[in-house]
Formats: sequence, C-alpha cells, structure tokens
Amino acid sequence: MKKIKACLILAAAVFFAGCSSQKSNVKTIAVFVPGIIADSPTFAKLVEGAKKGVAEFNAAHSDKEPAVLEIMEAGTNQAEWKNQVTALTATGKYDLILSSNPSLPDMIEPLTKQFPDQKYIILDSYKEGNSNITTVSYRQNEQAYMSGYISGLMSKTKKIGLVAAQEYPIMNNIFLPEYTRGAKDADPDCTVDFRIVGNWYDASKGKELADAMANSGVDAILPICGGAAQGVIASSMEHGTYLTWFDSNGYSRAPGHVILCSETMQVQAACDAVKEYLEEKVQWGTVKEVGLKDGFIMFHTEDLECIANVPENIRKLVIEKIESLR
Ligand code: RBF
Repeated sequence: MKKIKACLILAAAVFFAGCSSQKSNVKTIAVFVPGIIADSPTFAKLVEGAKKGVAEFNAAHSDKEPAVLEIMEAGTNQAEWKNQVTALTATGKYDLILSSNPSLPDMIEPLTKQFPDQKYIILDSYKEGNSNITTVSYRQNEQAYMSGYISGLMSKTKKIGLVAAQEYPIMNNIFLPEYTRGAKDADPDCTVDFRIVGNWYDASKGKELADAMANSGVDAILPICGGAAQGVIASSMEHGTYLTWFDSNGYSRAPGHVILCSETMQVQAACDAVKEYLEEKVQWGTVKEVGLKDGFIMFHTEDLECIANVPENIRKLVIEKIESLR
C-alpha cells in the first residue's frame, strides 16, 4: 500500500509537471524522501526542516513570490530510487532537489551531465567537486562511540549488540568499529554482536534478531534500522534489555529502557540548506561537515528518562566523556 502511495505521489508529480510547460520565477523545491517519513525520524526531520526553511524565507521576503515546496516519498525499494530521482529531475519543475542519504550523491552524479541546470543538496552524505551538488556530512563517530561506551558501562553480561538494517560504508567503517571501541574502552571484555535485518522496515525481523540476541545474553542494543527498530523496542520491553537510540530523542519509545539518545540536528540542517539555497548562498561542489562541536549532534543526557535509567556515577562518566570528545 505504501509503495503504491509513493508511486502515485511521483506519478502525480511527473504528470503535473508535464502540464506546466513554462517555468515561472517562483522557486520550487522538491524534497526527495528516500524511505518512509513515518518510520524514520531522520526523514520526518528532513521534511520538517525544509518546511521551516521555506516558511522562514517566505516570511522574510514578502515582497517576492513565495517559494514552493513539494514532498516526494520514494519508499524503501532502493532499486527504484534511481528511476524515481531521474523522473523527478526530468520534470524540469524543481530548481532544487533536497534529500538525505549517503548513497544518493553517486546515484545523482550521472544525472548532472544530463540535466546541467538541476541543483541538489543532499544531507547525511559526502561528495565534493560536482558543481550541481552540495552535501552535508554529520561526523557521527562520537555518536557511535558514546552508544558503545554507555552500553559497555551498563551491561551486566558484557555482551552488547548492534542491529543494522543493512551494511553500508558508514555502518561498516564508522558505526560498528566506533561502537565496539566505545564498549571496549568501558570494559575491555565487552563483546559486540552485529546482526542485519536486510531492510529498513521489517519490525518482525527486528524483533526476531533482538530476541535471539537477548537469549544469547546481550543486554544492551543499538538499533540503526529505521522502522524495523520498532521490533527491537518490543523485544527490549519483553526481555528488559537496554537500548541506545540514534537520530532523535527517543526515550519515550521505550520508557525505562533507553539509556542514551543522540540526535543529529537534521531539522536545522534542512532548514539552513533551504534558506541558503533561496538566498543564493550555497557553495556548490562542497561538503559542509558538522558534528558535536558545532551543535549538530546532541546527546540527551539531561532527559528525565536518562537520569532515571542510568545510575548517577555512570551518567557522570558519560557526560565527562562527551565533554572530552567535544
Ligand atoms: N535511516 C533511516 O532511519 N531510515 C531509512 O529508511 C534509511 N535508509 C537508508 C538507506 C540507505 C541505502 C543507506 C545507506 C542509509 C539509510 N539510512 C536510513 C541510514 C541513515 O542514512 C543514517 O546512517 C542512520 O539513520 C544513522 O544516523
């Protein structure tokens, strides 16, 4: 059903664009969501930030025709994204296509030769040297390290786990190694169980993996698997495992179980990106690297859930460690 909805949204975009033969002066921005908004905080925040950016720009420039924003939800079938983003570009309707995913710049690069007027801003990715593309990259090593560190301190069994939706470069080269390094800094005997769901939506599979981990003695899990994390949460409530949470303040997702939430400031990044584009301030072909130091990654250590779920001596150690990383 979700897939059909995504196709309809895109088909409608292509159809309506075909109806308007002339481009006006109105700036039109499309947000290409490479997934499902409702399942992943990172996409909900992408959309929220883009809406905020357009609203703020329009409010500050009431003398100009208001900029227009449209949202295209592409769904979770990655094999279709290339065709979808090509179709969106081919409409010629959008001055800017905004998105967020590490795999998109390489997918889009060939399109920039075919459609040299199309500009793209891609968050959560890294590419430089193409004057049609600008990227924003979050330095997420501290996030993964701290998840491992607090899990290593809290774990009684000294077995912790990471449930990933799929393997991809940042997962394999940063998240897993940094999570493991953090855990071993907390306790050198700590081991990490790494399991893969195979997609970003299957909550039953997420639960199955988390259950198997809990049954083998794992007592703290980091899910990075989009909608499948709902299954990891259900398992954690059943087995009493701890959770660390990425991308948003997710303590309320599993009251009593979440020991640390770290958040990428994706609303801010999307809002800034849209405003910089509309104000013609984008430095094309560059990467804007952001992280803990400049406030684009935040650890919610003062949340009442964190205070309730983590003994004060451990919470203090974690806060000290975050400060030393900053
Ligand atoms: N993260 C999500 O939260 N939901 C997704 O549906 C999602 N899909 C992804 C698809 C691909 C191909 C890749 C490489 C990453 C995806 N991510 C997704 C992960 C996201 O980029 C980021 O690494 C994590 O959200 C951790 O911050």
